[in-house]
Amino acid sequence: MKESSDPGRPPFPRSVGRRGWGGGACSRAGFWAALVLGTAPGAVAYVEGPVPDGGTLAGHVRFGGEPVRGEPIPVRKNVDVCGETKPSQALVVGAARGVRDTVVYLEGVERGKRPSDFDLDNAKCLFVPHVGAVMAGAKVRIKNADPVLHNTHGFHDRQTVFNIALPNKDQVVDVTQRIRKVGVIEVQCDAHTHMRAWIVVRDNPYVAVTDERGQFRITDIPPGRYRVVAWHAGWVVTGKDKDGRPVYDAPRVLTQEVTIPARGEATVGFELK
Ligand SMILES: [Cu+2]
Repeated sequence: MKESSDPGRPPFPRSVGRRGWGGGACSRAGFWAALVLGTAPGAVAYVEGPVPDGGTLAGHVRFGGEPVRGEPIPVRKNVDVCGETKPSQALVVGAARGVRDTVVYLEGVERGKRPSDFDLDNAKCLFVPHVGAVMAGAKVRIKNADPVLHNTHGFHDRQTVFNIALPNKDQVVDVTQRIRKVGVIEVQCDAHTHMRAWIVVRDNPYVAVTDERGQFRITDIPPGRYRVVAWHAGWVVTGKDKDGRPVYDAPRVLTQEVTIPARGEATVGFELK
């Protein structure tokens, strides 16, 4: 119940439709809040509340083949601030072949912990993080830490989700309301063709992104059997778009079934090739 003890925090979330406040178990629980995502057909409700017997999913993502780091990407604007090239982040393989920036998420979790906020920063002319994951409805902000204009442009299936000009250093724009659909948002900077990021949007908060060792950890999961999915953006360059940005092949998506024990830990491993 620790999350409910924060009196300064409003009921989550204010920005999406909400139901389930009236009557019965909802009233007794005190702060159970159900939310309905966006306007998608068959909208999914997720109910936020305590997970007293929650379990953990830990694991790793490794690269199975011979990893090839992509070519550095040329910077075409603000070279004085950004430098002349940026290293490719399309496939980053670290110690023990751990793959950074793989999103791991659980499907079909209908109730549980509070989602985390997500910030996408423009810092040193890169998106930070390069890959993020968030539940639709959680607070999402775009920031600019640089003294140059960045224009952060997110696409979902080629449709604009947000298009935010950030001319000033330390500017922050909240885009929570724009992120309603589950799926993958590809993020570009309209000012800098070398910049790219990915945000995986889910209908529950049980998401994680692997670290530089390819490891991840998801906590406070209601016990049960779930499908766990690992998603990694494509890294093989297949061409260039009209502005010269590299175009990559299709994302890799791997799935497994996992049983999360009450108050225990399950582990999974994925191999990318
Ligand atoms: Cu930029």
